[in-house]
Amino acid sequence: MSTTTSDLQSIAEKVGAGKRLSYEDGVRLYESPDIHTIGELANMVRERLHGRTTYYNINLHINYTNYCVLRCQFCSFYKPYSKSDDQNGGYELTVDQIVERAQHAYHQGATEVHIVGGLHPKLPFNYYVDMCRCIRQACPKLHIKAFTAIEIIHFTRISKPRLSIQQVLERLRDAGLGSLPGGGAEIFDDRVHDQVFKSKVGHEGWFDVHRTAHQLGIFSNATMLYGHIEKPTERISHLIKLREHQDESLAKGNAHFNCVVPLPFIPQGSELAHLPGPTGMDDLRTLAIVRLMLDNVAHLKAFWIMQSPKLAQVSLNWGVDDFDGTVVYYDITKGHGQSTTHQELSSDRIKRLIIEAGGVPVERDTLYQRVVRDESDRQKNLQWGGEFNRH
Ligand code: V47
Repeated sequence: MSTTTSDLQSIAEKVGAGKRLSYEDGVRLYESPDIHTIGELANMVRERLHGRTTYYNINLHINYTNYCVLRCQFCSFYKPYSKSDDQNGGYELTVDQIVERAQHAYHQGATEVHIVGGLHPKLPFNYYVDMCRCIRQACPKLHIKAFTAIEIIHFTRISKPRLSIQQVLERLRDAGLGSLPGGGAEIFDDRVHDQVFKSKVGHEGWFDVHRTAHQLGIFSNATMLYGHIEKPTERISHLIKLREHQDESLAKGNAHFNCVVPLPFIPQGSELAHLPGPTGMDDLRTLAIVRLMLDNVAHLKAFWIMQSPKLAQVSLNWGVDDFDGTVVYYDITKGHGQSTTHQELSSDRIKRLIIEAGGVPVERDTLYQRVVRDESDRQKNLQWGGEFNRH
Protein backbone atom coordinates (compact mmCIF):
# COMPACT_ATOMS: atom_id res chain seq x y z
CA MET A 1 0.00 0.00 0.00
CA SER A 2 1.23 3.48 -0.85
CA THR A 3 0.47 4.84 2.62
CA THR A 4 4.03 5.00 3.95
CA THR A 5 4.69 8.16 1.95
CA SER A 6 1.11 9.38 2.12
CA ASP A 7 -0.34 12.33 3.97
CA LEU A 8 -2.87 9.75 5.12
CA GLN A 9 -0.46 7.72 7.30
CA SER A 10 -2.29 8.30 10.59
CA ILE A 11 -5.68 7.60 8.98
CA ALA A 12 -4.30 4.41 7.44
CA GLU A 13 -3.10 3.31 10.87
CA LYS A 14 -6.52 3.93 12.40
CA VAL A 15 -8.28 2.06 9.61
CA GLY A 16 -5.79 -0.82 9.92
CA ALA A 17 -6.51 -1.02 13.66
CA GLY A 18 -10.28 -0.77 13.15
CA LYS A 19 -10.48 2.58 14.95
CA ARG A 20 -13.14 5.18 14.25
CA LEU A 21 -12.22 8.17 12.06
CA SER A 22 -12.87 11.69 13.32
CA TYR A 23 -14.51 14.65 11.57
CA GLU A 24 -11.00 16.05 10.90
CA ASP A 25 -9.95 12.72 9.35
CA GLY A 26 -12.96 12.86 7.07
CA VAL A 27 -12.14 16.38 5.94
CA ARG A 28 -8.51 15.33 5.31
CA LEU A 29 -9.72 12.45 3.14
CA TYR A 30 -11.53 15.01 0.98
CA GLU A 31 -8.43 17.25 0.78
CA SER A 32 -5.87 14.56 0.09
CA PRO A 33 -4.47 14.16 -3.45
CA ASP A 34 -3.73 10.51 -2.59
CA ILE A 35 -6.93 9.14 -4.11
CA HIS A 36 -5.53 5.62 -4.57
CA THR A 37 -4.75 5.18 -0.89
CA ILE A 38 -8.30 6.26 -0.05
CA GLY A 39 -9.62 3.59 -2.42
CA GLU A 40 -7.29 0.94 -1.01
CA LEU A 41 -8.30 1.73 2.57
CA ALA A 42 -12.01 1.59 1.72
CA ASN A 43 -11.50 -1.68 -0.10
CA MET A 44 -9.67 -3.06 2.94
CA VAL A 45 -12.68 -2.26 5.14
CA ARG A 46 -15.04 -3.71 2.53
CA GLU A 47 -13.05 -6.95 2.40
CA ARG A 48 -12.85 -7.14 6.19
CA LEU A 49 -16.66 -6.92 6.35
CA HIS A 50 -17.72 -8.88 3.27
CA GLY A 51 -14.70 -10.41 1.53
CA ARG A 52 -15.44 -10.21 -2.20
CA THR A 53 -19.16 -10.93 -1.70
CA THR A 54 -21.17 -8.41 -3.69
CA TYR A 55 -24.89 -8.11 -3.16
CA TYR A 56 -27.62 -7.31 -5.63
CA ASN A 57 -31.35 -7.91 -5.70
CA ILE A 58 -34.19 -8.45 -8.15
CA ASN A 59 -36.35 -5.43 -7.58
CA LEU A 60 -38.79 -3.08 -9.23
CA HIS A 61 -38.99 0.64 -8.51
CA ILE A 62 -42.40 2.27 -8.71
CA ASN A 63 -42.78 6.05 -8.55
CA TYR A 64 -46.52 6.40 -7.94
CA THR A 65 -46.81 10.12 -8.67
CA ASN A 66 -44.63 13.03 -9.67
CA TYR A 67 -47.09 15.63 -8.35
CA CYS A 68 -45.45 17.30 -5.41
CA VAL A 69 -46.21 20.19 -3.12
CA LEU A 70 -42.48 20.85 -2.71
CA ARG A 71 -40.20 22.71 -5.15
CA CYS A 72 -36.75 21.34 -4.37
CA GLN A 73 -34.21 22.92 -6.68
CA PHE A 74 -32.26 19.71 -7.26
CA CYS A 75 -35.35 17.78 -8.34
CA SER A 76 -36.27 17.36 -12.01
CA PHE A 77 -39.05 14.90 -11.19
CA TYR A 78 -41.78 16.99 -9.55
CA LYS A 79 -44.72 18.62 -11.32
CA PRO A 80 -47.17 21.10 -9.82
CA TYR A 81 -50.53 19.44 -9.27
CA SER A 82 -53.05 19.61 -12.08
CA LYS A 83 -56.41 17.84 -12.10
CA SER A 84 -55.97 16.36 -15.54
CA ASP A 85 -53.02 14.02 -15.97
CA ASP A 86 -50.55 14.63 -18.75
CA GLN A 87 -51.29 18.36 -19.18
CA ASN A 88 -47.85 19.14 -17.84
CA GLY A 89 -46.30 15.68 -17.74
CA GLY A 90 -47.78 15.01 -14.33
CA TYR A 91 -49.19 11.60 -13.41
CA GLU A 92 -50.53 9.54 -10.57
CA LEU A 93 -50.97 5.78 -10.60
CA THR A 94 -54.02 4.06 -9.23
CA VAL A 95 -53.61 1.40 -6.58
CA ASP A 96 -54.67 -1.16 -9.22
CA GLN A 97 -51.92 -0.04 -11.59
CA ILE A 98 -49.35 -0.26 -8.81
CA VAL A 99 -50.51 -3.72 -7.80
CA GLU A 100 -50.45 -4.88 -11.42
CA ARG A 101 -46.82 -3.80 -11.75
CA ALA A 102 -45.82 -5.31 -8.44
CA GLN A 103 -47.55 -8.56 -9.31
CA HIS A 104 -45.87 -8.78 -12.67
CA ALA A 105 -42.45 -8.24 -11.10
CA TYR A 106 -43.24 -10.77 -8.37
CA HIS A 107 -44.09 -13.45 -10.91
CA GLN A 108 -40.85 -12.66 -12.72
CA GLY A 109 -38.90 -13.36 -9.52
CA ALA A 110 -38.64 -9.94 -7.86
CA THR A 111 -38.21 -10.04 -4.09
CA GLU A 112 -38.61 -6.32 -3.51
CA VAL A 113 -40.69 -3.43 -4.69
CA HIS A 114 -39.24 0.01 -3.93
CA ILE A 115 -42.01 2.62 -3.95
CA VAL A 116 -41.61 6.36 -3.55
CA GLY A 117 -43.27 9.43 -5.00
CA GLY A 118 -43.86 13.15 -4.71
CA LEU A 119 -45.92 14.70 -1.89
CA HIS A 120 -49.29 14.60 -3.61
CA PRO A 121 -51.64 17.37 -2.40
CA LYS A 122 -54.89 15.40 -2.82
CA LEU A 123 -54.40 11.66 -2.31
CA PRO A 124 -55.74 10.58 1.10
CA PHE A 125 -53.72 8.54 3.59
CA ASN A 126 -55.90 5.52 2.80
CA TYR A 127 -54.43 5.42 -0.72
CA TYR A 128 -51.03 4.54 0.78
CA VAL A 129 -52.47 2.04 3.23
CA ASP A 130 -54.48 0.39 0.43
CA MET A 131 -51.40 0.31 -1.77
CA CYS A 132 -49.48 -1.71 0.83
CA ARG A 133 -52.46 -3.92 1.72
CA CYS A 134 -53.33 -4.77 -1.90
CA ILE A 135 -49.70 -5.52 -2.82
CA ARG A 136 -49.41 -7.71 0.27
CA GLN A 137 -52.58 -9.61 -0.70
CA ALA A 138 -51.50 -10.08 -4.31
CA CYS A 139 -47.83 -10.86 -3.58
CA PRO A 140 -47.52 -12.35 -0.10
CA LYS A 141 -43.73 -12.65 -0.12
CA LEU A 142 -42.79 -9.48 -1.94
CA HIS A 143 -40.94 -7.09 0.39
CA ILE A 144 -42.45 -3.61 0.28
CA LYS A 145 -39.73 -1.01 0.80
CA ALA A 146 -41.58 2.23 0.52
CA PHE A 147 -41.91 5.91 1.39
CA THR A 148 -39.08 8.24 2.31
CA ALA A 149 -39.12 9.95 5.68
CA ILE A 150 -40.46 13.06 3.96
CA GLU A 151 -43.48 11.15 2.65
CA ILE A 152 -44.12 9.68 6.10
CA ILE A 153 -44.22 13.20 7.58
CA HIS A 154 -46.57 14.25 4.75
CA PHE A 155 -48.87 11.36 5.73
CA THR A 156 -48.98 12.61 9.34
CA ARG A 157 -50.23 15.94 7.97
CA ILE A 158 -52.87 14.57 5.61
CA SER A 159 -54.28 11.87 7.87
CA LYS A 160 -57.69 12.59 9.37
CA PRO A 161 -57.71 12.62 12.33
CA ARG A 162 -54.04 13.58 12.31
CA LEU A 163 -51.75 10.66 13.16
CA SER A 164 -48.30 10.72 14.74
CA ILE A 165 -45.22 9.35 12.93
CA GLN A 166 -45.52 6.21 15.03
CA GLN A 167 -49.20 5.73 14.17
CA VAL A 168 -48.55 6.25 10.46
CA LEU A 169 -45.73 3.72 10.50
CA GLU A 170 -47.80 1.21 12.47
CA ARG A 171 -50.74 1.51 10.05
CA LEU A 172 -48.46 1.03 7.06
CA ARG A 173 -46.56 -1.82 8.69
CA ASP A 174 -49.82 -3.58 9.55
CA ALA A 175 -50.86 -3.18 5.90
CA GLY A 176 -47.62 -4.77 4.63
CA LEU A 177 -44.82 -2.19 4.66
CA GLY A 178 -41.51 -4.00 5.24
CA SER A 179 -38.87 -1.27 5.45
CA LEU A 180 -38.07 2.35 4.61
CA PRO A 181 -35.75 3.46 1.82
CA GLY A 182 -33.13 6.09 2.60
CA GLY A 183 -34.32 8.94 0.37
CA GLY A 184 -35.03 12.52 1.31
CA ALA A 185 -31.98 12.95 3.53
CA GLU A 186 -30.17 15.22 1.02
CA ILE A 187 -27.55 17.06 3.16
CA PHE A 188 -28.24 17.57 6.85
CA ASP A 189 -27.21 21.19 6.98
CA ASP A 190 -29.30 24.34 7.52
CA ARG A 191 -27.35 26.43 4.97
CA VAL A 192 -27.82 23.84 2.23
CA HIS A 193 -31.41 23.19 3.29
CA ASP A 194 -32.37 26.87 3.14
CA GLN A 195 -30.79 27.33 -0.27
CA VAL A 196 -31.85 24.21 -2.11
CA PHE A 197 -34.81 22.49 -0.45
CA LYS A 198 -36.21 25.09 1.92
CA SER A 199 -39.82 23.90 1.93
CA LYS A 200 -38.80 20.35 2.88
CA VAL A 201 -38.83 19.32 6.54
CA GLY A 202 -35.41 19.77 8.22
CA HIS A 203 -33.10 16.97 9.24
CA GLU A 204 -34.70 16.59 12.68
CA GLY A 205 -37.84 15.35 10.93
CA TRP A 206 -35.89 12.87 8.82
CA PHE A 207 -34.23 11.46 11.94
CA ASP A 208 -37.53 11.39 13.89
CA VAL A 209 -39.01 9.10 11.25
CA HIS A 210 -36.02 6.76 11.14
CA ARG A 211 -35.71 6.73 14.95
CA THR A 212 -39.37 5.81 15.29
CA ALA A 213 -39.09 3.18 12.57
CA HIS A 214 -36.07 1.65 14.28
CA GLN A 215 -37.92 1.58 17.63
CA LEU A 216 -40.78 -0.25 15.92
CA GLY A 217 -38.40 -2.84 14.48
CA ILE A 218 -38.59 -1.42 10.95
CA PHE A 219 -35.19 -1.39 9.21
CA SER A 220 -34.24 1.45 6.91
CA ASN A 221 -31.53 2.86 4.67
CA ALA A 222 -29.85 6.25 4.57
CA THR A 223 -28.79 8.45 1.67
CA MET A 224 -26.62 11.51 1.03
CA LEU A 225 -27.26 13.66 -2.04
CA TYR A 226 -23.85 15.09 -2.98
CA GLY A 227 -22.29 17.18 -5.72
CA HIS A 228 -24.56 20.26 -5.78
CA ILE A 229 -23.91 23.29 -3.55
CA GLU A 230 -22.69 21.49 -0.43
CA LYS A 231 -19.07 21.62 0.77
CA PRO A 232 -16.97 18.57 1.67
CA THR A 233 -17.16 19.60 5.34
CA GLU A 234 -20.97 19.46 5.12
CA ARG A 235 -20.81 15.97 3.64
CA ILE A 236 -18.65 14.82 6.56
CA SER A 237 -21.02 16.38 9.11
CA HIS A 238 -23.89 14.59 7.37
CA LEU A 239 -22.10 11.26 7.67
CA ILE A 240 -21.29 11.84 11.33
CA LYS A 241 -24.96 12.57 12.07
CA LEU A 242 -25.87 9.26 10.42
CA ARG A 243 -23.15 7.47 12.39
CA GLU A 244 -24.38 8.92 15.69
CA HIS A 245 -27.94 7.91 14.91
CA GLN A 246 -26.80 4.40 14.05
CA ASP A 247 -24.84 4.17 17.34
CA GLU A 248 -28.06 5.03 19.19
CA SER A 249 -30.18 2.45 17.35
CA LEU A 250 -27.55 -0.27 17.79
CA ALA A 251 -27.03 0.53 21.49
CA LYS A 252 -30.77 0.13 22.10
CA GLY A 253 -30.83 -3.15 20.20
CA ASN A 254 -33.33 -1.61 17.78
CA ALA A 255 -33.66 -2.04 14.06
CA HIS A 256 -31.16 0.21 12.30
CA PHE A 257 -29.76 1.36 8.96
CA ASN A 258 -28.92 -1.63 6.81
CA CYS A 259 -27.27 0.29 4.11
CA VAL A 260 -26.06 3.73 3.10
CA VAL A 261 -26.61 4.99 -0.43
CA PRO A 262 -24.64 8.04 -1.60
CA LEU A 263 -26.56 9.67 -4.47
CA PRO A 264 -24.61 11.81 -6.95
CA PHE A 265 -26.55 14.91 -7.96
CA ILE A 266 -27.80 14.74 -11.56
CA PRO A 267 -28.31 18.36 -12.69
CA GLN A 268 -30.12 17.65 -15.98
CA GLY A 269 -33.63 19.15 -16.01
CA SER A 270 -33.45 20.61 -12.49
CA GLU A 271 -33.31 24.25 -11.43
CA LEU A 272 -29.64 23.62 -10.68
CA ALA A 273 -28.92 22.47 -14.24
CA HIS A 274 -26.15 25.10 -14.48
CA LEU A 275 -24.08 23.13 -11.94
CA PRO A 276 -21.74 20.48 -13.32
CA GLY A 277 -22.59 17.67 -10.86
CA PRO A 278 -19.91 15.41 -9.40
CA THR A 279 -17.18 13.85 -11.54
CA GLY A 280 -16.31 10.16 -11.57
CA MET A 281 -13.38 10.75 -9.22
CA ASP A 282 -15.64 12.59 -6.77
CA ASP A 283 -18.05 9.63 -6.97
CA LEU A 284 -15.29 7.15 -6.16
CA ARG A 285 -13.74 9.31 -3.44
CA THR A 286 -17.13 9.90 -1.83
CA LEU A 287 -18.13 6.24 -1.88
CA ALA A 288 -14.76 5.34 -0.33
CA ILE A 289 -15.05 8.05 2.34
CA VAL A 290 -18.57 6.93 3.22
CA ARG A 291 -17.22 3.39 3.70
CA LEU A 292 -14.43 4.70 5.93
CA MET A 293 -16.54 7.09 8.02
CA LEU A 294 -19.61 4.88 8.53
CA ASP A 295 -17.94 2.09 10.43
CA ASN A 296 -21.25 1.02 11.99
CA VAL A 297 -23.37 0.54 8.85
CA ALA A 298 -22.86 -2.87 7.29
CA HIS A 299 -23.53 -2.15 3.63
CA LEU A 300 -22.59 0.53 1.12
CA LYS A 301 -24.61 0.70 -2.06
CA ALA A 302 -23.73 2.24 -5.41
CA PHE A 303 -27.00 3.08 -7.13
CA TRP A 304 -26.01 2.29 -10.72
CA ILE A 305 -28.94 4.35 -12.02
CA MET A 306 -27.18 7.46 -10.77
CA GLN A 307 -23.48 6.52 -10.68
CA SER A 308 -23.86 4.62 -14.00
CA PRO A 309 -23.34 0.86 -14.32
CA LYS A 310 -19.67 1.24 -15.29
CA LEU A 311 -18.71 3.50 -12.42
CA ALA A 312 -20.77 1.41 -9.99
CA GLN A 313 -18.76 -1.59 -11.21
CA VAL A 314 -15.43 0.17 -10.55
CA SER A 315 -16.66 1.24 -7.11
CA LEU A 316 -16.86 -2.42 -6.07
CA ASN A 317 -13.12 -2.08 -5.39
CA TRP A 318 -13.57 1.26 -3.61
CA GLY A 319 -15.61 0.16 -0.61
CA VAL A 320 -18.95 -0.71 -2.23
CA ASP A 321 -20.46 -4.16 -1.59
CA ASP A 322 -23.99 -3.65 -2.94
CA PHE A 323 -25.05 -2.93 -6.51
CA ASP A 324 -28.79 -2.35 -5.84
CA GLY A 325 -30.89 -4.29 -8.33
CA THR A 326 -32.65 -4.64 -11.64
CA VAL A 327 -34.77 -1.46 -10.98
CA VAL A 328 -36.57 -1.62 -14.39
CA TYR A 329 -38.33 1.76 -14.33
CA TYR A 330 -36.96 4.85 -12.65
CA ASP A 331 -38.62 8.22 -13.02
CA ILE A 332 -36.77 10.44 -10.54
CA THR A 333 -33.58 10.80 -12.59
CA LYS A 334 -32.76 9.69 -16.12
CA GLY A 335 -29.49 8.43 -17.55
CA HIS A 336 -27.31 10.95 -19.36
CA GLY A 337 -28.98 11.99 -22.62
CA GLN A 338 -31.87 9.54 -22.10
CA SER A 339 -35.53 10.40 -22.38
CA THR A 340 -36.98 7.07 -21.25
CA THR A 341 -37.73 6.05 -17.70
CA HIS A 342 -37.11 2.39 -18.61
CA GLN A 343 -33.77 1.79 -16.93
CA GLU A 344 -33.10 -1.86 -16.37
CA LEU A 345 -30.21 -4.24 -15.87
CA SER A 346 -30.98 -7.95 -16.06
CA SER A 347 -29.67 -10.09 -13.22
CA ASP A 348 -27.24 -11.71 -15.70
CA ARG A 349 -25.75 -8.35 -16.61
CA ILE A 350 -25.43 -7.38 -12.97
CA LYS A 351 -23.66 -10.66 -12.23
CA ARG A 352 -21.27 -10.13 -15.14
CA LEU A 353 -20.39 -6.63 -13.95
CA ILE A 354 -19.72 -7.97 -10.45
CA ILE A 355 -17.65 -10.94 -11.60
CA GLU A 356 -15.50 -8.80 -13.89
CA ALA A 357 -14.75 -6.56 -10.91
CA GLY A 358 -13.46 -9.59 -9.00
CA GLY A 359 -16.62 -9.91 -6.93
CA VAL A 360 -18.70 -12.91 -5.95
CA PRO A 361 -22.33 -12.06 -6.80
CA VAL A 362 -24.87 -12.95 -4.13
CA GLU A 363 -28.54 -12.32 -4.67
CA ARG A 364 -30.00 -10.88 -1.48
CA ASP A 365 -33.43 -9.90 -0.28
CA THR A 366 -34.07 -6.42 1.16
CA LEU A 367 -32.78 -7.42 4.59
CA TYR A 368 -29.59 -8.99 3.15
CA GLN A 369 -30.64 -12.62 3.49
CA ARG A 370 -29.35 -14.79 0.64
CA VAL A 371 -32.00 -15.71 -1.91
CA VAL A 372 -31.87 -19.35 -2.92
CA ARG A 373 -33.53 -20.06 -6.27
CA ASP A 374 -34.64 -23.33 -7.76
CA GLU A 375 -34.35 -24.40 -11.40
CA SER A 376 -37.73 -23.01 -12.44
CA ASP A 377 -36.68 -19.62 -11.12
CA ARG A 378 -33.40 -19.80 -13.00
CA GLN A 379 -35.23 -20.38 -16.25
CA LYS A 380 -37.20 -17.20 -15.92
CA ASN A 381 -35.91 -14.36 -17.95
CA LEU A 382 -35.80 -11.68 -15.30
CA GLN A 383 -36.30 -8.95 -17.78
CA TRP A 384 -39.70 -7.44 -18.31
CA GLY A 385 -39.25 -3.95 -19.69
CA GLY A 386 -41.77 -2.36 -21.98
CA GLU A 387 -44.77 -4.20 -20.60
CA PHE A 388 -46.45 -1.19 -19.06
CA ASN A 389 -48.16 1.65 -20.71
CA ARG A 390 -45.83 4.45 -19.66
CA HIS A 391 -46.44 8.14 -19.58
O1 V47 B 1 -35.05 11.34 -2.12
C1 V47 B 1 -33.73 13.65 -6.31
C2 V47 B 1 -32.66 12.01 -4.71
C3 V47 B 1 -33.78 10.24 -3.85
C4 V47 B 1 -32.10 13.97 -7.67
O2 V47 B 1 -32.77 3.23 0.12
C5 V47 B 1 -31.72 13.01 -6.74
O3 V47 B 1 -31.97 1.59 -1.04
C6 V47 B 1 -29.68 12.83 -7.75
O4 V47 B 1 -33.45 7.61 -2.10
N1 V47 B 1 -29.97 13.77 -8.66
C7 V47 B 1 -34.55 9.00 -4.22
N2 V47 B 1 -30.52 12.44 -6.77
C8 V47 B 1 -33.62 7.81 -4.44
C9 V47 B 1 -33.29 7.09 -3.17
C10 V47 B 1 -32.76 5.71 -3.24
C11 V47 B 1 -32.30 5.20 -4.43
C12 V47 B 1 -31.82 3.89 -4.46
C13 V47 B 1 -31.83 3.10 -3.34
C14 V47 B 1 -32.29 3.63 -2.15
C15 V47 B 1 -32.34 2.77 -0.94
C16 V47 B 1 -32.75 4.94 -2.08
O5 V47 B 1 -33.10 10.71 -4.99
C17 V47 B 1 -34.55 11.43 -3.41
C18 V47 B 1 -33.50 12.51 -3.54
O6 V47 B 1 -32.68 12.51 -2.41
N3 V47 B 1 -32.75 12.86 -5.90
N4 V47 B 1 -33.35 14.34 -7.40
C19 V47 B 1 -31.18 14.36 -8.66
N5 V47 B 1 -31.46 15.29 -9.57
